[in-house]
Amino acid sequence: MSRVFPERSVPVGREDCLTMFVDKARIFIKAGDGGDGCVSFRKEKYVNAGGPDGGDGGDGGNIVFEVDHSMRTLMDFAYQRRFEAQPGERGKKKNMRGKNGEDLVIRVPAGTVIRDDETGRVVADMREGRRVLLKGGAGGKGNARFVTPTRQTPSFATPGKKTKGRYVRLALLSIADVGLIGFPNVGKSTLLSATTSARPKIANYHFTTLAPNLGGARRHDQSFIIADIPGLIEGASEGAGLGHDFLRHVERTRMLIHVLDASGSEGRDVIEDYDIIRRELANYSQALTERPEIVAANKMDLPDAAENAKRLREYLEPRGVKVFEVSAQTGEGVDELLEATYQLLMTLPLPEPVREDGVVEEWSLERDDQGFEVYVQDGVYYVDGSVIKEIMLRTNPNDPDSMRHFQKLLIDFGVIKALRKAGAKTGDTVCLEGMEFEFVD
Ligand SMILES: Nc1nc2c(ncn2[C@@H]2O[C@H](COP(=O)(O)OP(=O)(O)OP(=O)(O)O)[C@@H](O)[C@H]2O)c(=O)[nH]1
Ligand SMILES: [Mg+2]
Repeated sequence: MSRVFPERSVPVGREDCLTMFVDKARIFIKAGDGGDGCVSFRKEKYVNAGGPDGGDGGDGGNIVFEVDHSMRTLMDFAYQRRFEAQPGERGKKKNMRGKNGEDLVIRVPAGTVIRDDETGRVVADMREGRRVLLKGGAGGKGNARFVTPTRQTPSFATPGKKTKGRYVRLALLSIADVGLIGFPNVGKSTLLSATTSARPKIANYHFTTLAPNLGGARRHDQSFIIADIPGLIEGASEGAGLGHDFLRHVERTRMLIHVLDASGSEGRDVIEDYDIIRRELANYSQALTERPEIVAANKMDLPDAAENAKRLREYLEPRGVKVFEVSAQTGEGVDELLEATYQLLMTLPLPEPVREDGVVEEWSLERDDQGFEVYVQDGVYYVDGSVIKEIMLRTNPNDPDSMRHFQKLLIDFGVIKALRKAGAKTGDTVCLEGMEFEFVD
């Protein structure tokens, strides 16, 4: 069983109805606490206290991240920022184990990179599928577990493992094969709608598109994703226009289609426009300028376009940049452009995923690497872990020799030191895997 967030996301193709494009979020996530073990004794006729029958606590729910290909933004995280999976239930009498907490599945768009807020480490690059990011706390053990030949009525149980929550940062890096770049109003969105199934808003003014739109194109039975990257103007690399925000989205594309208004309808020059956008890319990152690029001289249906396109070709072709003359509006030349895009794409490697730094210890391990852990509850110091289990198995509490050896093992394995560090003082109660002792330092 699991709960899912968000329950419903914005349908594909309706991104334009979003008032805000959210591609960053800081959220708090916490796996469920383990349920406490139960202390209980059977009630039997004529017997005051029957055998112990306290059940184990249930495990806490996990925090799971899952890619949802219908999501395009992190908008859902603008309103909800705390995510806690359900705790495990307490154990119950009659040896009944508490129910496990439900997992909480958090859906994110493909291309969401998750970083630990404190360390900045990349925890996951969510491209597809699901990942358990935080494991729920293990349930505690009920007193029925602690019966030994010499201890028939254990009056203790262990608490469930309490989890620590943490802040993570989500950043969306769109995964697109092709990025459409160019000045505002040159016809990027028109070209996206001419080549893909996307239906972005098109209008004759600057910054019609405020957030990258993605569309799926098909060619020779291969599909690829084209992203319309808006907001590039002179100074974008320093933050002008929509600035840096969207240059980030260009970063993970495999190739670029640089769209230019060949008609010069806004009184600018195609060659100048081309150079300005190239400069902005270079200022942002050298790697971007090395991305394979083809040029679309758009609005060829308008007067003056032929002359400008010719000059552009003479300027770019000697540098090895291919120029395609198109009219995104009438569809003229679009097919050839798409074919060239396909041909080029087939020669390009898939983008590298963002390198994951791996998770810090407490992310994945319930126990620390010493093989045990110490925690305090109601003034009692609990020590649990595989090492402790091993030690306890080899110890007979009724044999002084065995107990001396036991003390030595605790020192050798660093248990005493860890207890001291946790604040234990002589006289405090220490509970090792369910057995209580007085701490003597
Ligand atoms: N005549 C003609 N007009 C075009 C062509 N392509 C686009 N347009 C027009 O140019 C204007 C801008 O087109 P958009 O596709 O919205 O331009 P854009 O590059 O996405 O602009 P922003 O979203 O503002 O960055 C619209 O009025 C389009 O109808 C074309 O090939 N020929
Ligand atoms: Mg647009």
